[in-house]
Amino acid sequence: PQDFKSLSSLHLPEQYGCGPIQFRASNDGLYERHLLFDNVIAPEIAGNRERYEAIARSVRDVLSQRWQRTEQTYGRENPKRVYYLSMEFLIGRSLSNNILNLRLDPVTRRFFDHEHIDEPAILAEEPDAGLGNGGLGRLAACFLDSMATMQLPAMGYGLRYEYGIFKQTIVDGWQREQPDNWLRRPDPWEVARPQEAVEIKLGCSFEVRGGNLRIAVGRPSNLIGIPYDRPIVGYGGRTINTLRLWAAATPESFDFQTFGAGEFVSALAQRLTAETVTRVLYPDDSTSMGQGLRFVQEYFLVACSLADLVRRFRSNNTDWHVLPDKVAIQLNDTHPSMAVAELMRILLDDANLGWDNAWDITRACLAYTNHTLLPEALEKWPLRWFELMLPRHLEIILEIDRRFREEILTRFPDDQGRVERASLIEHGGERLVRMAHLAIVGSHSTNGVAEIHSRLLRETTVKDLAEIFPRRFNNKTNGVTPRRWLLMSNPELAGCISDAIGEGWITNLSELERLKSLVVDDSFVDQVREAKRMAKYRFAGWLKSSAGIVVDPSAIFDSQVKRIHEYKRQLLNALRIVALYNRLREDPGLDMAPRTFFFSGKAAPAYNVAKLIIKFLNNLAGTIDADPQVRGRLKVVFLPDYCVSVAERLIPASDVSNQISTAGYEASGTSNMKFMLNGALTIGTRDGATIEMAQAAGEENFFLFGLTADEVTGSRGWYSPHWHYDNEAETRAVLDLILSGHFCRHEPGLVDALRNILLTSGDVFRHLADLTSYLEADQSLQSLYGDPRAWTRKALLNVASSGKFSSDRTIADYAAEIWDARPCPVP
Ligand code: 4GP
Repeated sequence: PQDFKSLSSLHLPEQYGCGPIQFRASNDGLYERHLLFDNVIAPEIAGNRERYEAIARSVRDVLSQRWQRTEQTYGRENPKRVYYLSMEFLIGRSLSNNILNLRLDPVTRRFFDHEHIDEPAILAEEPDAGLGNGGLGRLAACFLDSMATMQLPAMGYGLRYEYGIFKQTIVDGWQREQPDNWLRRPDPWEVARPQEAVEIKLGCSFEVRGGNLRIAVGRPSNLIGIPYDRPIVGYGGRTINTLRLWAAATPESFDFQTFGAGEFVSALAQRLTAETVTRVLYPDDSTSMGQGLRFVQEYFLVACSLADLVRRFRSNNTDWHVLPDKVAIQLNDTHPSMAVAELMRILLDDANLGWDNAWDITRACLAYTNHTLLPEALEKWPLRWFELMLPRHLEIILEIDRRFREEILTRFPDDQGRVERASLIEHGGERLVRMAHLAIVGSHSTNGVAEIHSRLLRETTVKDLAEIFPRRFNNKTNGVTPRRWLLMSNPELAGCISDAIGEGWITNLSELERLKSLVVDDSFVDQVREAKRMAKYRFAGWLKSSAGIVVDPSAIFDSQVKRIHEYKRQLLNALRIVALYNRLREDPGLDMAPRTFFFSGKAAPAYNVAKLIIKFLNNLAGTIDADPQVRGRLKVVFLPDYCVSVAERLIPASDVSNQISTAGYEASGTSNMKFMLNGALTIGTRDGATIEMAQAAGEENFFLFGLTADEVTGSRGWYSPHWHYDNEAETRAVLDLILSGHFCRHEPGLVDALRNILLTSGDVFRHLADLTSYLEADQSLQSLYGDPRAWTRKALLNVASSGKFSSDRTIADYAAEIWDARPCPVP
């Protein structure tokens, strides 16, 4: 206040000619002030980017007090806090989501109208925060939204990658990767807090050259973690939690001597080395590439986050033994599982507790979520890397292992086989640390992400450990936030629902049940249908203006959007399309509703088969487009650069959702839930959470097909794709057309590769086994589409049954059954 007084006595504001300035608590003119004072530009000539920044900053102004008060409340109330540690947060855009969650939309709508600002153009200025690969990272982002909405004292911890998931372009049908320099422009949401930086010790020095880690043994070094905070707005704006992302830097005390002595370049080079740690996100989904830099990234996340949360704990509590009453740490996959060793180190070396005490506290604080059964995703780090970089942690891990082996032998005497299988260390060849075992042994809870996945995890992947710790294993079926995935992205349907049953569903999705009684109300069913039609038009308009692609909104929009993976079987979808294409070519008079197939998704840059699949899908699209026989009846679109904001557009516009993984491989899936919530009908296999979705809606409202997980396992001894080729005429016709080179006229290598995947190597993912039943399911789907009301009734029943798949429900289960955490409302 003193400053304000002296300022105004100088009459500075008037003197500068910008009129009276409100320094304190006023919403008036935030926007103009940001344009003027942040960018020094007049509103009339500001471009969309400056406008976006000014609007985003204004929104941040509105939430800042509340944000700060949220943290004050937690500081005062000292509740048990939840920390969600994740290498990935696939956030997407924040502006419209924050506006909506703050319920500022009436204000901003008036503002956009008044200023004649093109709202979509402004929103498009915000780059997607693509700090994740796919399901695992997007789930983390949905969880943050739910925790804030449910007023849980929670915080996300992750890394501030300078480059997020790469941008995908398609050249000649092939994927090309471009760096995603998303922070090139200032990000209005993040707040750097250098005053809360932490220092991390490593047992060696390292350099990154050409993406590879080079270790200088015996020269301990330090890294600095600088926190960048992002607000997580709960719906209704009562709680504003924080996502804290760490950026790596060299210590502030870094070699000033050298610097002073004129060694400018080498001092700067050291700086580059440290900052490399958080430069780029590894673009692998459900795969662990075992790179040294990744190892350092994982440790960096763990060490910074634990140092930070322990400091916070200590500022409010003196007794280390209450740590589990104040702190719950959820490990999002094994990526942060070094937390087991790091927390032990803190409790043993810094807190000076004895082993048993430290061990009880560590396990009581930590919990682990597994996201995939794919063996290539199970992280195993060379023991030697621990030796070089984290020798103290290795000591601790070996001691955990020694005690664990003893424990197994007392419970299962003479079962040396079990000891070896369950041990934290894998012998034979280079010794490896099994990170999943570390996470399971060192925590009190291990959960899978759908019923079937949790069962298979227990019965197959980590069977021995599940038998040793039966009560530690549990299931938490995934969910998605209805704020972003319905209220924001599908205003047409959201409006229709709110008109019918009020707005309670936004924070209590099970209220959608009340829509069930409305399936008999034809006028309501027609409104829902109209909402879908409008969403399709909106999407078609965007597609045309942004990519020049023209699609017919009266066609069935049939989508499969997700990472490209053999197990997700985009190829099976392609086989189905070829079958339909064949049918039309054979019988041009065939009664078949016009259909547009959408594919979108990225392949990991080193995953050649996935890249080949993308190429084939693009060839398929090109050939079908060029064929006059099917023009206006079949169309295939591969949408480049799938990301959160593309999903927000495509999902509301889709009629059909393809969830067709080989059963037993998709842990849960979450796009399946988004489609269901947006009134698409699912054609899919009995895999992941799709099983539970069909249970909730009734199987008669789903188009399920294909082998079950047990059948897939059972088929390992005898399955032969050749049998299907020899005995199923339509399967044969599909393969013959593909292998004739019809879709790859000048690319014989592509044909060979497809033959190899589908026939020669034994069709590992059972494409041919499921093709016939897929086509049957597709036939029923097509017939239903002929009766628009019957179709919409099923869609409505699906929407009405999707309540369980809100991430609010998932988080309520985590809070009650794993974290023992309660809401801490901000007054
Ligand atoms: C994914 C799973 O593949 C997907 O089924 C699940 O819905 C999602 O996690 C969230 O639990 N796994 C990954 C990964 O993204 O990198 O392992």
